[in-house]
Amino acid sequence: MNKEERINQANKNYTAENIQVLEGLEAVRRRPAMYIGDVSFKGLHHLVYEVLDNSIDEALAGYCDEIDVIINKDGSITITDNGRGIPTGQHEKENRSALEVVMTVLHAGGKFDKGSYKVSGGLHGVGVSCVNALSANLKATVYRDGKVWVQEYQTGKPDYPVKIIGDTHRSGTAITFTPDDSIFIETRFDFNTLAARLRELSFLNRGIRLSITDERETDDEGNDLFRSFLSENGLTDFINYLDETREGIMENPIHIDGEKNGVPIEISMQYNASFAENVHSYVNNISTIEGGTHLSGFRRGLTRTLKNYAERSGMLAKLKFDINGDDFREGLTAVISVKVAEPQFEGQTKTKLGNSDVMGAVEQVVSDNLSNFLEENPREAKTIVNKVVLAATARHAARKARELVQRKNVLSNSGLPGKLSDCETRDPAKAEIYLVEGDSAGGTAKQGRDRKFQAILPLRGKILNVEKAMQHKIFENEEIKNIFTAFGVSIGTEDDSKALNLDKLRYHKIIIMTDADVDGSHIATLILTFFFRYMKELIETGYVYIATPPLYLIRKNKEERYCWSEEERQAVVRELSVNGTEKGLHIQRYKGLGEMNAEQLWTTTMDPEFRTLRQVTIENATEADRVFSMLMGDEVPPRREFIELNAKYANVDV
Ligand code: 0RA
Repeated sequence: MNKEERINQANKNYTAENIQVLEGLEAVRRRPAMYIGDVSFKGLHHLVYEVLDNSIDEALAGYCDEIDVIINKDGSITITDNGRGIPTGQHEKENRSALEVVMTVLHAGGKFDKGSYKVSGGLHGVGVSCVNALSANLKATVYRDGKVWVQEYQTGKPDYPVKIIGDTHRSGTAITFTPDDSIFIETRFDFNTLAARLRELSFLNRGIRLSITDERETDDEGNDLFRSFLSENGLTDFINYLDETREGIMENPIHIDGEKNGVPIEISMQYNASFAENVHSYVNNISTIEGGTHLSGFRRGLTRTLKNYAERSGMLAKLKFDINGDDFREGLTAVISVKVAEPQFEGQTKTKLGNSDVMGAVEQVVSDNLSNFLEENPREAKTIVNKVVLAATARHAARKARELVQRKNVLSNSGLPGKLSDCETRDPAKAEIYLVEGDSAGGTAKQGRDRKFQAILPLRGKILNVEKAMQHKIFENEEIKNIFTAFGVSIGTEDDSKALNLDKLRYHKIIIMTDADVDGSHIATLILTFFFRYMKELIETGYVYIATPPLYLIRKNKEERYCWSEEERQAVVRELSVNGTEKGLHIQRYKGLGEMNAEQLWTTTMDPEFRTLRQVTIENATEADRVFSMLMGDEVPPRREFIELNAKYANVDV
């Protein structure tokens, strides 16, 4: 046998020996959603997060301080770190390179590094082998022990055994992969989404430089898009970033760095002049949207410690009513990050921490550190307690206003707002409500709708900017009262908690329909801000949508064509025109919903058969929060800049 034949022979045997292993990865390819959540935008980006998790683990173990992501020209992606490099020695049991085992055996990564905070149950932590399984091709390059090692794969199957291709002085791992387009319905990586995650990771893991380059596109000067993040002060930097447009009432955020019962706990918090509670929690770098035991522990520790302090200092003596948990969190921005060895994730989206021992650990750490802080900083302690008393007073006033609203509603016939044109069905799962900008468009929608399942609630002009208003003003606002009563939900009737009771929600599709212009999108943003702050559960459950009315109607004789974008308009003009001119075509630009008649509005925007609804989701809760406070807050300059940079709702993916 010559050399080439020997290699061919080796490769053949090699594939035969590994059938067992390939079965494992086949399972991932057969049911990808089970491993990465979905096969669209979210799942696609999870592939990158999975590789990043491994690099971050190296950093947490103290071996890596630099991670680079490159979106390559061909749409593939490369993640490079300067860690130890995936081990390349012979794996005893498997009788092949450990690198190959890590890349081709499900969950093999975890075997090597006990004691680090790997994630199980959540969407991350499925192992790089899953990324390999779901990639059309992947190349792993390892810099280790003075050598450069490589192996390439197609749909998870190695092309050849691990080989050395050169010498090196560096150490680390580089993974390049192309997601398999026979599995993913979305294969284009989004620069902003990845950059936001890298920024978040840099705050959660201080001292690691995380960079991203997009080689597919260039900026106005012909440079690649590039962002680089490095946080020295971790969560404190995170708080200052989140509160960029808010005014803090303390000089610096309170920072807690502790450990209890083997649970590392890091917290940073600052009170600001706003009324929103803005608390974000993480477990092993994963955003726990639904909260869990770590968040409960934080709340208990905060309430208990502040209440004790306030009582002992006599500042509550004149208060005629009770203060409750919410009062301690009004205008609070906080980030809680814990590391849990074997996290149990629960809840609808598997983002709620279930480990019961974590609650006590966090409560104790918060309580110890916060007590110390209050004792050592009496001036700031007083500022905080004053704010809490103010919140309790305002809540009391808000409750009175709310009770008034609810009493009034009982008196009217149906208990529903007079402006609501309700639908016939009483089945929330089938019922839809359109929130329509303006009485006139509301009238058209009412004529055009299918009354069996579509309700219409017209909203007059701009609704209140909840970002700037106090709670009792919000509940006194006519439009907001109408929304609450039409939906059938109430907040805080019994225990004053802000949790929304969705059991009585009358519609499972809530559709915001505004003009397709700047004013319309401003109104949609106001409504979304209100939902985000006061009915977040609606967005989390996926009940909120945005209608998409067309921008143009092009007519040629009897033929009518609607267009939703400028590109579409040009394409239709090209198609219908005789020799490239617009002659003979009648092009109408819709400036508002009011320019359509009832039938047009139905066919283009409301008929479930033809309409497109954009579902509102919260991809990244911290980014969404920042966007809303920026769009709706007091400080105008960053808002203008933001709107110029991002015509759309950045991470509020609509
Ligand atoms: C298995 C074991 C060790 C590290 C890794 C995997 C590892 C995986 C990836 C993926 C991207 N970058 C990575 N860096 C490391 C432990 C290493 C050792 O014990 O030497």
